[in-house]
Amino acid sequence: MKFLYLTDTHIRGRRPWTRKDNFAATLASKLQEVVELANDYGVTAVLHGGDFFDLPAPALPTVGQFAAILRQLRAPLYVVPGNHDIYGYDPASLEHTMLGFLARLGLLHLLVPEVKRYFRRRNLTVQVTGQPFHYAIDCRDPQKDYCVAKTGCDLAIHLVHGMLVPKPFYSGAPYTLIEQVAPYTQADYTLASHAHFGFPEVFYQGKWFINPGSLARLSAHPKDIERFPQVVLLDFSGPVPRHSYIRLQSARPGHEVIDTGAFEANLRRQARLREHLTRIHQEGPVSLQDLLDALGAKKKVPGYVQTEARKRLRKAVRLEKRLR
Ligand SMILES: [Mn+2]
Repeated sequence: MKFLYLTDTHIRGRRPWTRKDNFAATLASKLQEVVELANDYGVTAVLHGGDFFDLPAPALPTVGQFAAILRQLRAPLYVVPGNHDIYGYDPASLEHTMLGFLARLGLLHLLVPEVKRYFRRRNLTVQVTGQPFHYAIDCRDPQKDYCVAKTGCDLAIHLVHGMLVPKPFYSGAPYTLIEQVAPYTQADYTLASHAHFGFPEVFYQGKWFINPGSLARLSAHPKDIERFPQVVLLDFSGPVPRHSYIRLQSARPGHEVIDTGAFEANLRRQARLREHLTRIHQEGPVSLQDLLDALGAKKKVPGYVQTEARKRLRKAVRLEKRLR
């Protein structure tokens, strides 16, 4: 039994501002290669770590282009929804998204908490589960999202679309450390995503923690320019489980596809933004409610939209307080 793992494809039609190639064409050739690898290795299933699409509802011609490639897969495709696949960080929005639509068509299967998928070959049973991204991930008890129990299986694979990292992460964004999870999960393989640069694999008491990095390089960060997109082959056909990384042949060197000047431009933009925010805060504390009201008045937003926006803001503030 074999599985192929890939993640963060961020399928989109338009070229990101950090890229200088035809992004969709490059991505299409990468996915074509993934399909051929999966078919050549005769994998049992292809597993996708999420951010399948870059937007919850990408343009139909883009969806058609990539659906035609994925239809050539002989094995089923399982996808755990990422933050880019859903609306408002809410997995309940899946039925309104393109990923949900493709699942309804049967082109792929969604890995959601209610689903435990079992694969059986001869005397080996493998359990596959997935935890989609949601607004409280990496803020609430990490065991709820990252830890699974093995039930009636020999091996367990758990996919999570969250910020699982081997060491503290200084961007201000929430994250979960592997050490917070490793002693408590029973999964033999925790397949991580979301952190696009990936991380060197971690082995803890017989359990693997793996993130090969995103298939799409979007950031123009030097790390993205240096690294190569890769997939992971999990091979359970021998006496012991093994895995290997496969670098995609179709991926071009970072400096050929990424606009290297974009990183510096982005740093300058962030510095200007910080300066601007400091100036605002010097004038006294800003209430989000006041900001919303001022914006509503300035842009002449209809009253009912403003009322709804205030309602949602109050809800978000309540939720944030609860998570702290
Ligand atoms: Mn992503």
